[in-house]
Amino acid sequence: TFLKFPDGFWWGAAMSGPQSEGWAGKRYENIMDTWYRTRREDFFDGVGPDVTSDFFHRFEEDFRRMKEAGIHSFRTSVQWTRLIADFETGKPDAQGVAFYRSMIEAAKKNGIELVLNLHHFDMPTILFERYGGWESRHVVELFAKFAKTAFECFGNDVRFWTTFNEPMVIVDGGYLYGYHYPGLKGEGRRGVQVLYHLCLASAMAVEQYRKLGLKGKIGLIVNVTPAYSKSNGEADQNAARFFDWFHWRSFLDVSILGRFPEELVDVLRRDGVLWNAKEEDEALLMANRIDFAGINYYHPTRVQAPDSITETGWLPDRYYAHYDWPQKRVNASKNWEIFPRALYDVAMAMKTLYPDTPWFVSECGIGVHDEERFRDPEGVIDDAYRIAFFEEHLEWLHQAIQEGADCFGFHVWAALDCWSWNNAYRNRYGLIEVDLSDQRRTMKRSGTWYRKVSMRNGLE
Ligand code: BGP
Repeated sequence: TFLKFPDGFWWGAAMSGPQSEGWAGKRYENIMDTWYRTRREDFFDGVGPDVTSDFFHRFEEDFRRMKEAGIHSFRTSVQWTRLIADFETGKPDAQGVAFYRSMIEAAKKNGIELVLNLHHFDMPTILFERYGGWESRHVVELFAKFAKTAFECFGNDVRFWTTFNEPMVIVDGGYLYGYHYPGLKGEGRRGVQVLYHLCLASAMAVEQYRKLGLKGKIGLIVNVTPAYSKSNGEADQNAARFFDWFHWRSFLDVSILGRFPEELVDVLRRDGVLWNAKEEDEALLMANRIDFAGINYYHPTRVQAPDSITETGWLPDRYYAHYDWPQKRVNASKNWEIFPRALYDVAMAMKTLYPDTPWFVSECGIGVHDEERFRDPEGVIDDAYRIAFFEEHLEWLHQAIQEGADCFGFHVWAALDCWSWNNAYRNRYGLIEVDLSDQRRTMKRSGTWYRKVSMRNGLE
């Protein structure tokens, strides 16, 4: 049977500025650049954020190719370090403005609806060094100035905006588990303060957007790795519940309902790691809620009750332990579990928890090493695994929509192969291949497949 998606459903893809533009033009250093500079030996193929996929020069061609792949909605980010000339005042840089203007125009020319995101892990390094990054309330205010400038420059031309991509990764990677700049571990108190400031920064950006009286919509993109408990026993279920509260419901509750989950706040207070807030924040968070949410879904989390607390600093996993589900399928390149059904479960959770808020899948995809292995005699990457991956996820998403989930689109990660602060170009995600030796683009089989899905607004 043919699975038809709702009329007007967005078939699209995502990327981000720092992962695709390169350093051409003018921009300040951000923490991804710094991370790469200081951790280069951990990267596999030596391609840095300076090169990436050269979207800065090639966006015209790239939009044409995206159109060929059926992409009619595309998310990228405006880089704080490119748009802004003076972080303290939020004054824009003329070259930055000119670049984004021509990029926006090129998207329009190809009939592609842009979603512009403001923060994709790319804090200006100088704000980190001077003020301590997201730990500082002053930086939160500077972010609101950047947001205001972005809306003033492009708010009439771009109808969809998001404040942050995956804010939890900043907390988790930077302060709790050390896999992203500044690479700290077990700094729970500081991580929780950062979490709070990210929520506040998002709300302040929403406030700026509304103040300008713009006609579009503004949202937030959250990575959801839903927790499944090992058993139905109470202890295991509590573990899963805590995981979800901390890792994604924190952000969604506060930006959609205007307040944090009470149970989470109680636990953080009891553990002595609750954030510092100002009295006026409560009203600000309540007043500046988002219009829509973006959900990035890649894989689930399997948890059980923890045995005992062994950590030195505060970590959320004092309330859950990871567990290896014996039936799991994995993507060997990334060691991430493949579990398409979770997309249905997430969709139904969105319907129950936030019935009035429309949302879309803002990232979903599979990163694979050495796709050269799959090049066919015609020279095209025959990524049947990627097509199968999307088909399975879309089947579950379709089911959820049938059952009333208010999901208005699907964005693949990524439109083109692009750079990652984790693995450079080792894992390829694109529907369109990028040859790093000469930046040549070639459609993969998945791109041709996606075009068909998009044209028919559904799949078999
Ligand atoms: C998400 C990010 C993207 C992208 C993707 C793939 O978390 O929003 O920026 O990088 O994951 O992850 P990776 O490139 O590390 O395999």
